[in-house]
Amino acid sequence: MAGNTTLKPTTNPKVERPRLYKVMLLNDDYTPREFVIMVLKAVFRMSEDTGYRVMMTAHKLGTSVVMVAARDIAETKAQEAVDLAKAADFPLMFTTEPEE
Ligand code: TYC
Repeated sequence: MAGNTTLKPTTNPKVERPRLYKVMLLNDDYTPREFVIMVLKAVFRMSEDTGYRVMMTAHKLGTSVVMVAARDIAETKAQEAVDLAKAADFPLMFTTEPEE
């Protein structure tokens, strides 16, 4: 009916974008710093400088955010990174979790 339209709020859950996921880097006592940086550069396309900073954040605080992306991309990247570590016999761990 013209002039009697009810506008739905834009926060309607049905039209919200899917949540983004964080890829987290976890510290460990065995993986060499240089290997961590190599993985960050190879899988996440980081520069040496950014890779160093992200690696040192995890080294000092226990964990660091590596990237934020759609769930499938975050999970694929985390798996690629863990696979590189496994192939080199290092316990380096990447996890994914939804953003708040
Ligand atoms: N703590 C490791 C070392 O001292 C280096 C390291 C940093 C490993 C960050 C994992 O996510 C990591 N050799």
